[in-house]
Amino acid sequence: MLKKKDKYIVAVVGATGAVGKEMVTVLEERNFPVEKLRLFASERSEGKIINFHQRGVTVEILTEKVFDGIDIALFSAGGDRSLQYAPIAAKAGCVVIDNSSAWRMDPATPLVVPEVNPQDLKWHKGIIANPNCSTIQMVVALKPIHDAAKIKRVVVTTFQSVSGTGSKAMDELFHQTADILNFRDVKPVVYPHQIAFNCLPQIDKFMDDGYTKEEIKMVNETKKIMNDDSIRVTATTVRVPVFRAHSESINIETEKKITANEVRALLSKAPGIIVYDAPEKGVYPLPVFAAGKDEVYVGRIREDHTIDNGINMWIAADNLRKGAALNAVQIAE
Ligand code: 25A
Ligand code: L14
Repeated sequence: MLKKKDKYIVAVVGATGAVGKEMVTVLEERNFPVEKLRLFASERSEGKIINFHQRGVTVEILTEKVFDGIDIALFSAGGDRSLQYAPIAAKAGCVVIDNSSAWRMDPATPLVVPEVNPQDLKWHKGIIANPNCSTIQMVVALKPIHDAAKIKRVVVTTFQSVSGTGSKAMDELFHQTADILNFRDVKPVVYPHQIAFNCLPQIDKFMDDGYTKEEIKMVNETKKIMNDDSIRVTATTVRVPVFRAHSESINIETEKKITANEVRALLSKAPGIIVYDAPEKGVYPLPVFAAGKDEVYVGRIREDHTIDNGINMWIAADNLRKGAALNAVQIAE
């Protein structure tokens, strides 16, 4: 367990990645009490300099020996690095907040969204898992509805931006777009097909039953975060040619009747949510607007007339912030 201090020695592992960079930014913006910041990545990034509070911090190579004296480590360097290094860091007395999928479903590791299940932070043993980006933004919006009307089933379709895959995928969308506008051929590298001017109904690998790993993560992680195995979730995850912020179409069936107005009122006072729902004025959540923001935007709230107790809504949130770096820093706070 970490002792309470005025300031902490904080590390970011995977500091040069899309999420790692955002972690440094969020630590700075929120004025997290950092005594010293240490940045780690692979040997490719050794010696790079990243600014933190107007000072350059040099990126170091990650090894098994670096964790002595570090209080809190935010990991976002991929699942394999987390599997290898998180237990070593925890053993050295460091609290790891891990953004990969490596530890999320481990029964001994809490999986936390501070607006939803802060109580689960109490039982950590050195590693705390940060959920999948699509799951985080969905459970922030589901939790107040679940508390009020008990959710039985969720049907979700995601519209996920390329930044979720990392910096190389953002480059791929940028270059493919330019190539197509200049009548050049495109060669997909990061994604299995052309992503510019297209939608790909595949995120991560396919499992035997035809679902993708991303879809399975949304099902399992939602139950764990909400501490409720009875919620049935079915997901279709789609990659869209958007740089930043994921959107989701969510259909909810509840045990108790809840009206669209009641949902609007509930979500308006819920933490981490902004209701953005005035369709007659063209007001609804958009990924380009949610990008760079901290909150989950919720709109298009309406009753599903095909079932007794149903709600439809559309949400958008920044996948690198609430979906990753911000949620991790909120856990640290
Ligand atoms: O297993 P998971 O959980 O599914 O996670 C897989 C990947 O998903 C991203 C993250 O990619 C991660 O690597 N990710 C995880 N959770 C996410 C979430 N919630 C998420 N994305 C969104 N939302 P990323 O690209 O954002 O970050 C990668 C970081 O990891 C560092 N890293 C890689 N291997 C490492 C390592 N750090 C320490 N030890 C290792 N062995 C990586 O640093 C980056 O910080 P880097 O130095 O490897 O990369 C710096 C520059 O090099 C480029 N690059 C990356 N790979 C290659 C490469 N260049 C050439 N060849 C390569 N193979 C990068 O573009 C970067 O500019
Ligand atoms: O489980 O959009 O954190 O490709 C990392 C990659 C979430 C999706 C995770 C993507 C995933 C993300």
